[in-house]
Amino acid sequence: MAILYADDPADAADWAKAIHALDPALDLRFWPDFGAAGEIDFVIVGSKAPGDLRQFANLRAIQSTWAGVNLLLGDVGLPPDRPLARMVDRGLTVSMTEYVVFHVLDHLREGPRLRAAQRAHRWLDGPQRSPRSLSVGILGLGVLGADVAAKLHALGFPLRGWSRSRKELPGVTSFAGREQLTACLAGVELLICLLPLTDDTRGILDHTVFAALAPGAVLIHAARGAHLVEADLLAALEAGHLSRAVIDVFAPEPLPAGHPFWRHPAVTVTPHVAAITRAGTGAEDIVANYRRAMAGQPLINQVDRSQGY
Ligand code: NDP
Ligand code: OXD
Repeated sequence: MAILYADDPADAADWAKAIHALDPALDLRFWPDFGAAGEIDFVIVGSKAPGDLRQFANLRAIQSTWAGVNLLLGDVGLPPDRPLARMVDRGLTVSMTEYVVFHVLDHLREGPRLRAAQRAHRWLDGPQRSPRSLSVGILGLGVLGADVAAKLHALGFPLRGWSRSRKELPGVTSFAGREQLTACLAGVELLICLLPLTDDTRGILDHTVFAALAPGAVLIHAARGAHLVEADLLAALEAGHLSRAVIDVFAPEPLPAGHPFWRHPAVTVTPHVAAITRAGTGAEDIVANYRRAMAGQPLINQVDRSQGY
């Protein structure tokens, strides 16, 4: 009985340390030197598998160290009949909330204007906005969206959130389903995207969504590159209907040299660093899921393949 680590080799030592701290007896092997394929019961992968996982005939389950499993689900080497769990890691959740709250507060406190004024040696004072006056919309109210909502609510921002099913979250006006998307966006000045990438959400950040926002709105996009119709964003910025975009995720990654986002004055590019899984906290669910898989129990954070997340 063995666990195969088939994620980034650069992180293998950290994961081994964290997993063995929880259970030193676990037989942990490392791609590609895994020994007999028939001995592998459980595979740990990243955003995609390094090879064909169908060779592991006795595989009980697959665990991703990534929260988003869109690339994995598109991988032909992923056994279609084995349970797949995605990562929910409190370390990752906290970092995503830090990333989003940082950019929301930067917008509230006029960071871009003040930095531009300093570059021009201009003393720019003026009134301050209250969080209560800035309507924030969150697309995706799952693990990450709900944590962001809780922290922004504590700071006083009025929140509107959109998900597949309706939510009861403090301070959040909840909207559900495609038919309520436009209503959710009404009056929103700052839109945060934390959706999984599925057939239903691909290309969702398009001209219709931008047109439904308040004039001058800001986009913070930390979900997946393929949610965004780039030409529609550039047109909305050009028209002044959106004033700024903070983007962490791109299709493809890395963002190609020469891409217009790199030099656009109203676009902040970050290189898919909003949040990463930390072995120290992520290992807990991995070991729990290994035990569950061996006991034939459903996994924690098991992906619903029919929904794509
Ligand atoms: P969850 O699965 O917990 O939440 C997903 C949310 O999106 C849920 O609220 C879900 O609704 C909603 N949703 C899914 N499909 C639809 C739809 N068709 N219409 C409306 N709402 C929908 O995911 P997480 O919060 O853990 O992560 C979200 C995404 O963030 C990941 O999939 C990944 O792509 C991205 N990510 C990016 C990182 C980065 O560093 N940039 C790091 C980690 C994640 P419901 O609640 O009703 O199911
Ligand atoms: C993830 C990510 O999904 O880093 O974990 O984007």
